[in-house]
Amino acid sequence: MMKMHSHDTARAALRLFRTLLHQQLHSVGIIGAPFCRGQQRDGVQHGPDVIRAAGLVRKLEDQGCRVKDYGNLKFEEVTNDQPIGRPKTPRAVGLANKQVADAVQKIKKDGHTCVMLGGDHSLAIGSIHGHAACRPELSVVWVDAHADINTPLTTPTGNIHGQPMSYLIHELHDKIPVLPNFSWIQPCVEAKDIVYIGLRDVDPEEHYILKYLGIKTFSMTEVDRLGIAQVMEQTCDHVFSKIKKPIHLSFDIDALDPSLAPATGTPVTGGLTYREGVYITEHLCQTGLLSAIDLVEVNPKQATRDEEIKLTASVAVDLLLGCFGRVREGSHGADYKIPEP
Ligand SMILES: [Mn+2]
Repeated sequence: MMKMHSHDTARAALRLFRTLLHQQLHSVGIIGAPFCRGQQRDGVQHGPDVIRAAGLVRKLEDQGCRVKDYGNLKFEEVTNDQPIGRPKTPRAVGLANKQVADAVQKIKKDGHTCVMLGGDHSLAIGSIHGHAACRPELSVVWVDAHADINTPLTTPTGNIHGQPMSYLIHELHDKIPVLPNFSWIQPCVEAKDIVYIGLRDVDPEEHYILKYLGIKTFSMTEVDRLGIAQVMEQTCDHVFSKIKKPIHLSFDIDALDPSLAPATGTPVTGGLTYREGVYITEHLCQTGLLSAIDLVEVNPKQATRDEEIKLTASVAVDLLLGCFGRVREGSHGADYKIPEP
């Protein structure tokens, strides 16, 4: 019996060694950010729990990831949060994003690839800021129907989830007025290190900013013209022009077509297909440089039926699985052998 045991242990160790040798072992740190004050629609604060309920942690573990779920952040209610000019609820947004930045920074220091579950897209301010504190050379791949690059002075709605990029880009720093609870935010990304994919609802002011800064964009027109494989090849050519940089993927679920992701606050028809969305994540995973990911704007209260919530959440999970090694051709353990009779 003793012999059997040590033999089994040795085999298990060998199997683990081979797994480590042949497969990239992903270490994932998840933080939930149940926050909705960057926009006006209630419900997006339930995004993290809805995505977890679709089996995110178990499915990541099933494909060989080590997962640490850091739980949900708790955000204080902010009273008397009057607009400052156009931006609405700036104090709550500034405060929540500081917490997100600190949490993401901790997860990066702990050695994980960070997954931030939103919440609305204003949370990218904190997520990218916290990531950049550890990896200042990062590049950003922003997958979204919208550019979210309005400044506090150009925003037509005042919703800060339409503005996060403007606070983060060096070249826009002198266009950003002082807002309460925003003083900790320093620009941390250069325009040349940003790529947009999936755009199809861009305000005129945003369009000007994108052109003025020369930011690389693949609108749905380019996705149609080039195909998603070429889009991803050009995306990586652009962000890795000189050195290999860690990638921050900020994925707004509304980049996908509303038929796939109906449970979201600002759906826009004509979006990415399931296959295009998953291809983006597979391609970025294969670079080995994905360092932090946002999955935002899943809003169960925007669904009209329960099935719409389930569909949106399961698509969100599939995108995250793609970020961590799931490939559609399937896979097998390095020591698998066909059983012999
Ligand atoms: Mn967005």
